[in-house]
Amino acid sequence: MAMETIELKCNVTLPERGKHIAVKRGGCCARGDGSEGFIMSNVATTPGDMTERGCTYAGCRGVVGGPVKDVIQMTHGPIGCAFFSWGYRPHLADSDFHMKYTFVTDMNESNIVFGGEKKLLQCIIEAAQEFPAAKGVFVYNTCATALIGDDGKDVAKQATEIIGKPVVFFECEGFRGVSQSAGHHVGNETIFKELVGSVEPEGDFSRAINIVGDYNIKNDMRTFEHLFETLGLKILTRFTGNVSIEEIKIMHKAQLNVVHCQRSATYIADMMQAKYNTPYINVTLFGLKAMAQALRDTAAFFGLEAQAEVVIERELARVMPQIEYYRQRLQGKRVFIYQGAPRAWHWIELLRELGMETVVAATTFGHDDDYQKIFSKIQEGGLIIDNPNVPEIEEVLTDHTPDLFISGNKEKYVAHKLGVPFVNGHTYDTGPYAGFSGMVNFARDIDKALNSPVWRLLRAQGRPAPQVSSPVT
Ligand code: CFM
Repeated sequence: MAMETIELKCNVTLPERGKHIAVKRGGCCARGDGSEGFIMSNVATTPGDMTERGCTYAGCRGVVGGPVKDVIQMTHGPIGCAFFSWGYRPHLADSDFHMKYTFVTDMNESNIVFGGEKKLLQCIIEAAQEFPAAKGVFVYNTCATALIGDDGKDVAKQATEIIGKPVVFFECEGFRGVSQSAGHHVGNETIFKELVGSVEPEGDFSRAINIVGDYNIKNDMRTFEHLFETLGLKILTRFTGNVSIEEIKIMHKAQLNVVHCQRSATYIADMMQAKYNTPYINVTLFGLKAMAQALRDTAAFFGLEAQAEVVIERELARVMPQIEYYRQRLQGKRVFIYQGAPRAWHWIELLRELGMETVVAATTFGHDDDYQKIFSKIQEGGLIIDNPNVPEIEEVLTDHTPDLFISGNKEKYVAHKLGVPFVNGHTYDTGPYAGFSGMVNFARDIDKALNSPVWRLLRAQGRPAPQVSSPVT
């Protein structure tokens, strides 16, 4: 049933939000406030709007740079910036270095008054001495150090000579962009300019690919890496899940970039195409059909189509009985997905494979291309929200009565308090969710959330409970 009411009640005092809320109607975008145009995205949040967005620093340090496993990750700024970007995103590596340590220049009041450059240089030298196994230092700028005008780039140059290892400075001060998305861009550009192609290795790279835009959240990569390798391909560099700095330096030797997160990592694929003529393909590594397509498209590039079909057939035969079991249990459920950006569209098809429909899709920092993909995939009448604020999320959970909410830790307890089953799509409570076997884990976790006995107890106590597919008006 089409949703007729798209003005959210909570936005009466915030009319600017109307352009960020839309419904798919007649295959097109109908804006919440009735104005003309596509859903508005990637613009500054209206002051006073209780956004959930992160900052540029978060996108650079937490998402793109942070997973590089053998470098010292140093925040140039106040200690809070370092603490709150440490360990929250489970981009696992085969070393626990980053789980154990985070590094910060700990800018205090006198540093802000007199400048932090000397302190930064001293911190880099000290950290490099304490951790001689580290292969370099990534330094991330913050609002405080940018505002006082510290020349971190120059310090990084001096430090590189002193410690004899690459020191890379990221100009990712929090206020630089409208969301963490700008930090992805800074991270891509800096890594590309400073590291990619800085080494020219010998060897046979004729079957080498890079997996671009996967960050190994709870070991997602384990679900699909071996499948590409079974085709006879070599994964040279992972950008940036479980990757070493040496692997980044030789990334340009690959024949093909396979791009999964097309929000955070298309930048580097584009830059490599321009400079090294490295082609890239966009793939989705979530869901059975998409994962099969990713293998097919990658294999086709190398003329390995027959091998791909063998792998796909084997994997589908392995997981289909379990998927079928869950599909029976999940059939007909209506879902609200709220993710950073790509996962909102990646998962519409995946949920469909499990018999579920996405009725609301929202992203924190999606751009036009993300929303184009959401519009093309979501069903008619689907509600789409850009950068939703907390009251909007609560209103959607209450009034649009989704059976399931897929989102992150920030929203988990709101959902539970409102009696809506919840699955953590960002950091996964269990996972991994990628690839064929990850899809089984995903289905299992959705089933556990939806069919937990706790909802019956809540209902017995007269508390709110998930509604069963009541039509949305
Ligand atoms: Fe790409 Fe990501 Fe995402 Fe992202 Fe993220 Fe994430 Fe995400 Mo959380 S890189 S855009 S900034 S797929 S951390 S692994 S789950 S918001 S939709």
